[in-house]
Amino acid sequence: MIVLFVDFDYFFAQVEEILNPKIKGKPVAVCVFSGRFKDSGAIATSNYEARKLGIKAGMPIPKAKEIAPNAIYLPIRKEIYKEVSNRIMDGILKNYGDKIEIASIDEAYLDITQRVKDFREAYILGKEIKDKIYEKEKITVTVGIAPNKILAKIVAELHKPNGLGVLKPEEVESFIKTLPIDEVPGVGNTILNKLKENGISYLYDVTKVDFEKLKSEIGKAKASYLYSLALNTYNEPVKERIRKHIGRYVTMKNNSRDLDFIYSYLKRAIDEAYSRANGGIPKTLAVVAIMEDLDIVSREKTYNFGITRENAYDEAKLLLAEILKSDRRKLRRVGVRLGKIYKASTLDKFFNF
Ligand code: DCP
Ligand code: CA
Ligand code: CA
Repeated sequence: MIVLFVDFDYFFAQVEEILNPKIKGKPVAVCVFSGRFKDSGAIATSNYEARKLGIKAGMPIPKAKEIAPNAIYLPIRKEIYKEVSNRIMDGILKNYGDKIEIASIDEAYLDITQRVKDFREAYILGKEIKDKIYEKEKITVTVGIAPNKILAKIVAELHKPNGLGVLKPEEVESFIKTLPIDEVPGVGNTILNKLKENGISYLYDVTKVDFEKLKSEIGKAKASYLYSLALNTYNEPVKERIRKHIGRYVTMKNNSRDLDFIYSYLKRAIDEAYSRANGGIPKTLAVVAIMEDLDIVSREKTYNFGITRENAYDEAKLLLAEILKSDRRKLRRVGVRLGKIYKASTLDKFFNF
């Protein structure tokens, strides 16, 4: 197996730099203002200039401002980052892997086993992917290539930012022996402390502890996970996964309670959402109404065999009618949310069965 992992560099802050090139080179922090008092909230992420000053993700905003009063503090704009992420995932990365697993807004695993002959070719593909993303979106990313998903992620972590790292199969054994256990994804502080108590400092050390003992201390799932990684038998496949939800909303010309008027907008939202899904078929369909007072009301339905765009029109109209029946307010915006989206081919198999 050859897995190529992509992680976008200082993502939210990098998008802000692209939208406003004047701030590039200066320390920038993206903030989630909670609104409870002035500057309450936390830093979502910061660019590398700000990190050098000590501003890190998760830090309270007032503390960051104390350390770096002259840094640039921007409010988070999640919708915009999602849009950029979608364009990179669907528009670029999807074309490079036999399978793609979108793990988060800025991370994806690609199974490239069939695409390349060996790890040397994988490196060239990695370089090509980096160049393409930069050419199209001006975003720098870090790529990690390894024989399994977790190793690929760790390798990427070690090459941030704007890096490209490869771990070849023949290098894995010694890598595992010198890899500090706290660099393994999924090892939180509680587990880390338990491992340390057992004398484990490096990933390979877990094999020196009795498996039953490890299981009783950190649980079966975590123990098996770490053991398989340490013994290099971990082989979780890249799971084809398009985004979990796709939401599309439109603002109407006037606030309304007229079913057909609202439905004319809803149809547009459905079309846009299905285009976004790129041939994927959702198993859940929700109609979301943003009321005149900005309150949100939604109705969702599950379709075990998935719901196509053609059927979604009528179903969404029924859900909309339910909302109008249950609520007396006028609607200001309306939209749909598609969830549990599967590749059409997966469902085909299911139907033929
Ligand atoms: N994020 C957040 N709050 C956190 C951590 C992260 O809101 N406590 C968001 C902002 C990040 C995005 O998730 O831009 C991706 O997280 P990463 O951990 O990958 O961090 P970055 O992409 O910001 O930086 P790096 O260059 O280290 O990947
Ligand atoms: Ca990440
Ligand atoms: Ca990142």
